[in-house]
Amino acid sequence: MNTKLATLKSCVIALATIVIAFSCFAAKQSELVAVPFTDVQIDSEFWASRIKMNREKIVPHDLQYCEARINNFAKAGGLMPGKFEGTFFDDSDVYKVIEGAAYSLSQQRDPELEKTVDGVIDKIAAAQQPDGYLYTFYTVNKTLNLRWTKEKDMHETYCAGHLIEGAIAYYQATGKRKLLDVAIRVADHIDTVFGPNKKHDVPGHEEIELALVKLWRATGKDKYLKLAEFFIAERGHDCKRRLYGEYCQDHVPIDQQREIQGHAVRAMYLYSAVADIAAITHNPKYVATLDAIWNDVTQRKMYLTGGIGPSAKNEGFTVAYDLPNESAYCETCASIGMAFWNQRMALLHADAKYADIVERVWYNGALSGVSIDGDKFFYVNPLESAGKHHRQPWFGCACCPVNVVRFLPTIGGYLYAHDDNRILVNQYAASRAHMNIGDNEVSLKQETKYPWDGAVKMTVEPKKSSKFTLSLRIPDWSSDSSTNSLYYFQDKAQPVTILVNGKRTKTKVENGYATINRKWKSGDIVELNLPMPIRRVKASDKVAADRGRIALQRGPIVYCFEANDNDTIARDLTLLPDEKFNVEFRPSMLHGIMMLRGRLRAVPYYTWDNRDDGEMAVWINEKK
Ligand code: FUB
Ligand code: ZN
Repeated sequence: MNTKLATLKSCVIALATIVIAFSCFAAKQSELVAVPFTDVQIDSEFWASRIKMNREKIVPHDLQYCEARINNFAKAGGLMPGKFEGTFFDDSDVYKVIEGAAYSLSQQRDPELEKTVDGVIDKIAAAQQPDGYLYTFYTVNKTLNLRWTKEKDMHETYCAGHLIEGAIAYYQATGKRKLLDVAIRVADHIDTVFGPNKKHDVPGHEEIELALVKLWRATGKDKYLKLAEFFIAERGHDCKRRLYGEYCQDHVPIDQQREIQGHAVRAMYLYSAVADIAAITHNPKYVATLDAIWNDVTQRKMYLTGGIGPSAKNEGFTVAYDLPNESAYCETCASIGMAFWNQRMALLHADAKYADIVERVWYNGALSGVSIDGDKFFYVNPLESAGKHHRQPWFGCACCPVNVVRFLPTIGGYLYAHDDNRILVNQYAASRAHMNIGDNEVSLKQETKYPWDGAVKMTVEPKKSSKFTLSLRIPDWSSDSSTNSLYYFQDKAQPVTILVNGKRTKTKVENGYATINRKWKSGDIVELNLPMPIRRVKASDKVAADRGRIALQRGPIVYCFEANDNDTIARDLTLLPDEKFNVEFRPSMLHGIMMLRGRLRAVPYYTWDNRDDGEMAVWINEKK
């Protein structure tokens, strides 16, 4: 086929994809919605202390380290002289801190913090060009002639996406629209540049797609959803442009993608947006892609900690089962992205296996990204170390600290989802939540010492007695019927029990949820008991790095062995077949942990590198 004909064919296919998607768009929206974190009060000591730490330490810490980045806006707006400082996509860090600060403010107003953020917003607004364009790297460097010419590398849309997310969050938290208006002008400007009859290009680093869906939800304006859909449908079509390749998930069209490839954070942000669009349009081709990609990641390319992207070379994926431990890249942002994506998949499919992944990421691969004091961050999260990996207060490329700051305060939003006749309990954490089920108002109170103890008591309080289903996720670690073929337990699970108002109740487990359908009245109590024995984890034999090795997990927490607690080099430790451990809660150790003590000692993986330097290993030798 000659080049012109091939290009024309590609354009027609890309356009057809958008038309298919939008003919479904009118059908109906996703019915299952998450209860927003603003309607969930976290009582869990484990999470409440971290949300407080985020508000009191990480937000000011990140803001302080963003000073030069904030100055770039002032310079672009003519408010101060000087050269551009830092990296070309540094604007995004400022937007992400604003987003994190906004989520904190929506839980607890703080006039001082608001004043600081308002000052930053004034500088951002000053940097905006008359036509809406906003990207300080080109403005300060006086190279605005280059705008929109190097989308593969230059992160203009990436920064715009983070601006949009930050602006919506700040507006929702404070009611102040200045940043939202800036973001809308940026989005409107981008909409004049890209589209079916305009410039055909895709973001080199996905992010704006999911942000545009949020903007659509916030404003009700379809053009933002259409632009998001355009960017997604355009990917992989060499229509009037050269493809950017696998690194950017731009090698084949989305509906033909079946394997996860390339840069891990890019992939997570992209598939989050695809899941958003699929939930809105019910486009079966997108759902098929998402399902295939999800299987590929979780069954072949994910670490036990939920970390993804083994390679530093592309900050991303290699081949199936290539999961080296010491050189594992596992960027903190990629783990957080995994939570973003799996949360959306959970809403799309109402299947507990996605919330299982969210949980795995929360307590392991994402939480390890921040020190227990909230003052240092990991960029890479290996599962084994000779003692040279350490968290740092900041990075030249600081995407991870500013992803942590916007992730921690939203934990409450992952707990519950509902539609008109059911409530899904996706995560366990002491909390109180409010939601509308049909025309009824329902409050739920969850009491538990999770993640250290699997006893969960839920008090159901509907305003008026009514019939609906309460679906409780039965976590993958508490059963033997896990859908994950990459990791399995050597031992047998202990039985999970459920009592309703004190009576043992047999429930059906559907899609990983134990479902209780009844007429609920205020004060009904459900007690779920998820036994938490220490479990011995094996990886599929196809994972060469873990062959002959074993790891320990208790509840959702993956453990590791640190030199601080053991005499031998961590990876050389050997676990005996009948190795015995005592489980001890140590309130003053590492801010309160359940320690595993025996001949060997293990601590939660997320706490490693918070004491003296030394080796660490998750997978140790298995003595047969
Ligand atoms: O390129 C922006 C961010 O910087 C990526 O998401 C991270 O992987 C880091 O490369
Ligand atoms: Zn990062």
